[in-house]
Amino acid sequence: MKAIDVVNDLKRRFPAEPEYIQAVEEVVSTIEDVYNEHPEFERVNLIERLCIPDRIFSFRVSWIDDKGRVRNNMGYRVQHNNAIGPYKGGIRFHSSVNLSILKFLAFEQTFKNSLTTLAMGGAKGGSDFSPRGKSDMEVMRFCQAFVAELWRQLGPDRDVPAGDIGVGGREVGYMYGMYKKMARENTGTFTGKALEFGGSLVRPEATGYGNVYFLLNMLATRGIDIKGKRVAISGSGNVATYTAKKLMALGAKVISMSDSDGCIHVPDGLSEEQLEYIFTLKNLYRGRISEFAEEYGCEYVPGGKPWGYPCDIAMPSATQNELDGDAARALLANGCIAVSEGANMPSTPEAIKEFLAARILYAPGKAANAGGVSVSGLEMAQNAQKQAWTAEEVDEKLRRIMADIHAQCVKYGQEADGYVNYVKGANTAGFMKVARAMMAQGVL
Ligand code: NDP
Ligand code: 2IT
Repeated sequence: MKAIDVVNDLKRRFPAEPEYIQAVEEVVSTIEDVYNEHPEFERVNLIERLCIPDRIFSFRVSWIDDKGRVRNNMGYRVQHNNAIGPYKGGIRFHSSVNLSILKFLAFEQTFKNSLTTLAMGGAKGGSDFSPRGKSDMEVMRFCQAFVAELWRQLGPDRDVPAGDIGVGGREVGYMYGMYKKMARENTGTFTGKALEFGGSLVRPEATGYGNVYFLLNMLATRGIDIKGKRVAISGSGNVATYTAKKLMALGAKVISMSDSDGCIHVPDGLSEEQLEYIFTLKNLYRGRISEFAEEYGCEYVPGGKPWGYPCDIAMPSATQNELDGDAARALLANGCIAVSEGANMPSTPEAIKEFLAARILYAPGKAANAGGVSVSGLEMAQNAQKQAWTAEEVDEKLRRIMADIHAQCVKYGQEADGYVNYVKGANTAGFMKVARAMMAQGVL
């Protein structure tokens, strides 16, 4: 089947999965040329096998809340592709989670993990359980019930989960504890663990720091200095806060952050004390960004997004499809010169078109946010060696990996006039490695 026919066929077969189709369509449309240069791929229907997950586990998670009531949520794990290494990818706990979202994330993860230069296949899992408003004990009971069902499908060389939206160090700790009890082994199997039981230094920071390192590589292609640049960030969770921290350390100004209820605007840039306040508010107390606005008396827009403010750089770091065509046009009109995605698929197809047409620096999530899973890969390597590296060692490896991913994007994405199409570059580089591995291993 021709690549484009595969997409049309998937649309027919999975009409209720718009995010999955969106992710597949974006990748297939950019790799079509290189795919068609390899008739051997088509002979084994490689593209269809690469688009449809290897398998999906779907299960009920029953747990007991603090009032003694039995609650039921859905749990899923999408094992997308393991051609280049064990299944690897995060777990998302959010009320919006469904199969379309997890299939898009697992598909993206496969290409992202391929770009990292490490041996990891792609997977994603999660639940429509919302940690919002839940007590610590409720979160623990839910995590235990989730893993009691899933543990048999996991293992250090089989499938290694990690965090994502709604899943941080606390949730990974509870899930890993239950996994260890069921599997009777202690070999890692989750990444993002605490330092005391096999976690890696710099893993919490890795996605945000990695995104800034990728941005620095992009800016260097145009000789632009990060110092003094105004950056609009969405979200205020793990990725957003560490992105802000690294940017501020480099002399940039973070002029906005947001959460699912609204956004704040600080035209002169957040101070270190203010960022620390947001970190504590969101990560420790799971509060609202509006509380920051009340504390510091800054502008707060309920339901707002940070794309309408004058800025030089945008780093969407909350969720998928959070930056649409209108937002992209507003950013461009306000002088934005670079967009580097911390979230997975935050820009809609229309927004991406605008960025590419304006020929600004635009890095898709699968390249720019790959630092998180890269340090997860380094955590797996440390666990296998039963050793722990220093923060400097891990940070240095992270910088090198992000530079390498950037170089792969340039190699496959540079156009005749010199413009680097990072979407095409990331998709093609990620695809070619997985495709070669699949060809070598036969039809499975
Ligand atoms: P967190 O749960 O720590 O933070 C998520 C942030 O995004 C919160 O501020 C949250 O607001 C906001 N948010 C979540 N869902 C929505 C929504 N539907 N609409 C608006 N805002 C929303 O998650 P992470 O920081 O880990 O993840 C952020 C993004 O980065 C995700 O797209 C994730 O897939 C991606 N990513 C994460 C990696 C990691 O290592 N953690 C690695 C690579 C990518 P609120 O507080 O109101 O819920
Ligand atoms: O989207 C992602 O890359 C993650 N949530 C991190 C995955 C991982 O295995 O560290």
